[in-house]
This record gives sequence, structure tokens and C-alpha cells, in this order.
Amino acid sequence: MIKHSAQSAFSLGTDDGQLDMEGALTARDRVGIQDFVLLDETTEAAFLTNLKKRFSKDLIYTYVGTLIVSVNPYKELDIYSKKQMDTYMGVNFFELPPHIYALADNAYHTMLTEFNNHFILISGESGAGKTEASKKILQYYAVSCPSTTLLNTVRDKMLMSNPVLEAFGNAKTLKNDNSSRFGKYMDIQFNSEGDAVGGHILNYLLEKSRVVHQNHGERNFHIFYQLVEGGTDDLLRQLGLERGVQHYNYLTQGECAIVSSINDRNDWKTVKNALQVINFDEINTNHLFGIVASVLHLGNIQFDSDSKGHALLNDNTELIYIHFMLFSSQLLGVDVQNLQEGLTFRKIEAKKDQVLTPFTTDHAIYARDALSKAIYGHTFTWLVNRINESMENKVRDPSRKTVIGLLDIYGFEVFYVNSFEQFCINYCNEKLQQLFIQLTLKAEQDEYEAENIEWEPVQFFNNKIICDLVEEKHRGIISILDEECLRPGDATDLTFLERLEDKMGNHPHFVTHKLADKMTRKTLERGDFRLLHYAGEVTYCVVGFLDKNNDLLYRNIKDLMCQSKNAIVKECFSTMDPDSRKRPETVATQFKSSLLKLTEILMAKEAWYIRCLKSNESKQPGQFDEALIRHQVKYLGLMEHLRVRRAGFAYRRKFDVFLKRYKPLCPATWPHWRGEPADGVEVLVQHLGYLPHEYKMGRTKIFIRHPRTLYATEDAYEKCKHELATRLQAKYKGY
Ligand code: AD9
Ligand code: MG
Repeated sequence: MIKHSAQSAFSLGTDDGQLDMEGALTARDRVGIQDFVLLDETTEAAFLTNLKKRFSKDLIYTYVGTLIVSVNPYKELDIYSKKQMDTYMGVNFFELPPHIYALADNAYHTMLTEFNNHFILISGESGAGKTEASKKILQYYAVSCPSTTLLNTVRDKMLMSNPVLEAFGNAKTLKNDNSSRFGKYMDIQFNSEGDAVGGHILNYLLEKSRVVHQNHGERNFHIFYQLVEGGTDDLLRQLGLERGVQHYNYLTQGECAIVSSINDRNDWKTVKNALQVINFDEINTNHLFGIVASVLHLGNIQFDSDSKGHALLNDNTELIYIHFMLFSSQLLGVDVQNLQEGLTFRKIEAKKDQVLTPFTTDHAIYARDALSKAIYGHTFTWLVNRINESMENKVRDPSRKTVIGLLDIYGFEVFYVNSFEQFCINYCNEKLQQLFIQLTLKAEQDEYEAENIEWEPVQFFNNKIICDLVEEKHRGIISILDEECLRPGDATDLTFLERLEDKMGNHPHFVTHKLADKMTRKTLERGDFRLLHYAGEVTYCVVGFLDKNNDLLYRNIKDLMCQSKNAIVKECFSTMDPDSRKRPETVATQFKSSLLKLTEILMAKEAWYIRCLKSNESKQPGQFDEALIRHQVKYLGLMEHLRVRRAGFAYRRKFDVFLKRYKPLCPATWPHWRGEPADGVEVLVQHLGYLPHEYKMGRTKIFIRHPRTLYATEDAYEKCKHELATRLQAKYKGY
């Protein structure tokens, strides 16, 4: 049941807790307005002033209708306590100061009353606060929904999935010390009583290349550092590891293994504990850390070349390499000779014979790194599957279940050098922006048109043109990349670039050195292409695009891993279908398909939005970088969203649905309305005293301008229901 006071339905809560309009006006001067829809003017300047005013008072959340704008405070705020959660529970959206708990709670109650599925789209650039927001929402559901002992364990597992996945899937980048390097969509499943009964995660494209290479100022995935710093002496001895990250090539390339904001030892303890909660027994845990360690050993294996230029393991000179080789093979559960052969020879099957062709040193390094990436990537997917098993809804509840999906994906990012990984991440962000546009700006305006509601169209930039540029069949960048990857012979990253130049010609969002005008050419290298994304320009260096898109692993290594004695390795590689002669889909195409599926999943649900803004580039508390924030406000389409919201209607429902719920409020519609639903709704709202400017009748739906109008109706409905129940009780008491 929604709890709220009678007068509050007509007033707006302010951040200092006053509920009267007069109080709100004073508070407005002090702490800004809490819903941008109520701003006097819809200019960008007014928007930014309000945001800044609120940020300076640590009020990081502001509404645009039911959308939340969140500005990263880069400091712990005392607004996420259990007490705060209780305060927001069951309260109408606009009654209290803006908070992600209010959004979480509203999505939850709407789900319960309307029996439908919802999702919360959390977007914003890298470091804007998406992952933090998603964790807080999950905590809210885990802590505040009704519970039983059995369900408590499911909730613990949902919560504990976070530190584990962050350890394996997050890393320090130049943008964010805890940057998500994979996309995550999590369904939280509820039964009809509103209990959180299970969870399911879909993961998207992990940035595997980080396992073998990190740019300056960046780190590998957290788990490696946690293990080497936090593991007990005993464990390290078993895994053949030395304490200290400096011993491992895969951990030192970025030259920033120690980060002040990260405590690897403490995080290690959290992860170990979390693994226990999500049902990892000792054997599985040992196998898992064995795999992590094996990757570190692989990274330390070096190759020499013989007089013909063929790769040799330089085991003659350095005993230490034998150590790495031995431990890699032991931990991966494979024969050391076979692994050595796999890393230095290619096996080609000719009829019934097998021919071994020696690798050059470069090839051997390539094979080693490809194996490390494959091991880590598969293990990550395996981990997600295990977590899903542990969060599975074990309660055999035949009643209907609904879900709230939480989407937390890697944010838009631009580095000094951008490669295939940024291309995929930024493409993903284009898709989410497109979804936002489709569901809000476009759908909203299309609906007014379809429903014949008078409307002054709001102009907005539609980034579909960029999505098409990347993903269109036969003509898009991904198709061209795939063609080059499949083309036998002399295809290289540069021929890919040439093909792009031929096909893209003078596309307004694509430019290269060759296609650029004189001024722009100065800012581009010959091996670059630049995309004009919705969030800004990004210059991509084509080096490595073909390789990363192909993501090939030599067949003999793959076969070897399938025979592993390590249960996890065996399971991971066996699912790769080693018998299939068909070439696997390329990385970009798989990613494209998975995003398409994700869009379908989301489109079938009711959407809630959190738009996260990064307050400054230096990750400092209290700094409001106006230029940086203005840029984000612009590209996220917040001004357009505000204009549509202000001119539009906060709530709409089909006539029959609206009538069915609220008909007890009017003697003429209760218990049955015999005429057309639209006429019934008209009679009903007249009876309720709706003023003409507060609502509009469309072709099939009623549109209500302000939520407060609806809240008043909802209040009346609750009161009426209560009275009816009391009367019935009194009536049957005598029986
Ligand atoms: V990325 O696209 O994964 O690189 P996110 O997920 O948007 O990025 P994240 O949530 O990881 O960013 O936030 C970055 C850092 O900002 C966190 O590690 C915190 O130190 C800080 N942060 C973000 N949100 C909050 C908050 N609500 N309160 C306090 C915050 N600190
Ligand atoms: Mg993140």
C-alpha cells in the first residue's frame, strides 16, 4: 500500500523536509529546485545553476519528472542508511527529496499494482556513478522487501555477486579506479507478494585484452592484485606465486599497481567471503584461483629464437621459465610437454597426418596471450553462470512472477589512444542512447500524435544515424570489418581502413586523414578513423582491429584445454564446440547480436531512468566542472527531455484500465459503467473535480499532466477501499 499524507498529494517535498508550498519557495533559493520540471525557465544556464546549487549542498539527485539526474559526489554521503531506506518505502515519488530509493520504490510498487515488468536504465560516461547507483538499488531491494529466512539467503547471494563480479570484471582505468570492463544486466525476480525470490545476470563483452596488456596508468582486473597481495603464504606457495605484483609481467605494464583508493588486501577478504556465500566449495575456489594464477604464470613465459628464427622456450638458460611453464600446466590441468608444444608449434592436419609448423617468437607470444585471454574470458562467463545458479529462484511458487531489471554497462569513454574495445563500448552507449530516445523523446511525441493530443514538437538529435553507421548490414563498419576478417590473403588493419574510406565516403559522422579537410587532417594520423558520436568525437586507431575481432585461438591449444584435468577449464573450453568446422562469429557481430537481444528484452518492460553525470575529471569531491557537466547535459539530451516532460503529461492510461481501478470513486460508474469506457472516464474525472488543463482525453487513453493529480485520486481510492473493507467487516461480524 502506498503511504502518504492527504495534503502531501498536492504539495512537493523539499530537501529540508518541509511540505508546504511556502516553505518550498524558501528552500528553492537555498538548495535549488528538486524537479527541473518546476524551473521557471528551461534554459541550459538555469538547469546548470540549479544543479550546481544542489551539488554544493551535497544534494546529488534531482528529478526531471520521474527521471533522476545524479551527479557523482566523489565522497561518501550519509544518505544510504537503513533509516533512509525506511523513509522512502511506500512513499509517493515527489513527497520526499529526490533519491534513487524513491525511483526504486516506485518501480517496485508499480510492478506490484500493475503486475508488469520494469527496468532501470543507468547511463552516463565512464566514472559517472552507474555501478554505485546500481549497487545501491540492489541493496534497497535486498534490505527493504518483505523476507523469510529462505529468501534472505537468495538476497545475500544477489548482494554478494557484486564484489565477485567486480573483482573479475572491473579494473582501474584512467577514467575510473573501479571501471566496469563488462556490461551487466541483472533481473531481480519478485513473487506476487513482492518478495525478491531470485536473480539472473546477463553479461556482455568483457574487455579481455586487458589481461595481457594495460595502457600506462591502468591496471589489469582487480582479482590478480587481490590474490597476489591478499592470498595467504600457504595459498601462494601452492599456486607457485611470489607475493608482490612486481613479479608479474601482466600486472606491471601500466606502472600503477598500487592505487590509493584501492585496498587489495581488504578486497581479497571480501571476495573470499562472497564466494562462500554464493556456494563456492573449497575445490571450486581452489580451481578458480588456480586459473587466475595460471594466467600470471603464462604471462611470465618468455621465448627465445633459434638460428632459423623459430620460437624456443628459453628453458636452457633460465630455470625460472621452467617454473612458470610447470605451474601453468599444472594449474591448468594439462601436460607440460603438450602446453609447450602448443605455444611454440602450430598443428596442421593434412589428410590423416599431422604436421607441426614451428612459430616465430612473435607468433609464440601471440599464442600465449591468446590462450591467457581465452582462459580468463571463459572463466568469467563460467563464474556468471555459477552465480546465476546460486541466485536461481528455488521457491516453487506457482503464482505469477515479475522482474525489475538493472542495467549497468561500461560508460562512454575517450582515451588518448582508442582501440577496438572503445569502439565496442562506445557503440554500446550509442545503442542505449538510441533506446532512451526511442522510449522517451520519440515514443512520447509519437504517442501524442497517435492519440490526437495537441502538441508542439520538440526537436532533438536522433543518433540513429550513428548506430546505422556502425551496425547496418553490408554497409556498416562492423560488416566491413567482418568482411576483411574473412577475406583470405592480404587483409590487414590498413586494408580495412581503406575499405571503410571507400564505403563511407562523405558520411557526416565519419572521417579519416584521407577524407578530412585541411584543418581536421592535422589532428588525424593515417591509421586512424574518427567517429562523431552523440557524446563527442572519438579517434580510433585501427591497429589490432582485425585480430581482436577474429579472437582466434590455435586449434591444438583449444583441444588441449578440452582435455584439462581442471574441471573449470575443461567445462569452459568444451562448451566451445571443438568439432564445429564452422568459423565462429566475430566478436563485434556477437556483440551486436547480444545488444539487439538486450534491446528486445528492455523494450518489453516499463522503463525508469537514472542519468549519471561526472562532476570532474580529477575524481575530487566538491568540484563542479561546469564545462564538463554542460557537455554531458547536452549530449544526454536532458534539456530536450525536460522540454518534452514540461509540455507533456506525466501519466497516461488506457480508458478501460483507468476506469476499472477508479470506478468505485463515483456513484455513476460504480459498480458498473454500461457505456463506452471513454465516456465513463469523462464522467469519473468530472466527478473527481479534474480541471480542464489537468488532463486530456486521447483516442484510447487519458493523459494526466501532473503526478499530483493522480496521487490525489490514488489517495481517494485507498481511502475508499479502506472504508469498503471496514463496512464489510462490520456487516459480517454478526455472522
Ligand atoms: V564505468 O563506466 O564502469 O568506468 P561508472 O560505473 O559510471 O563508471 P562508478 O559507479 O564506478 O562509475 O563510480 C566511480 C567512482 O565514483 C566510485 O568508485 C566512487 O568512488 C565514486 N562515486 C560514484 N557514485 C557515488 C556516490 N553515489 N557516492 C559516493 C560515488 N561516491
Ligand atoms: Mg561501472
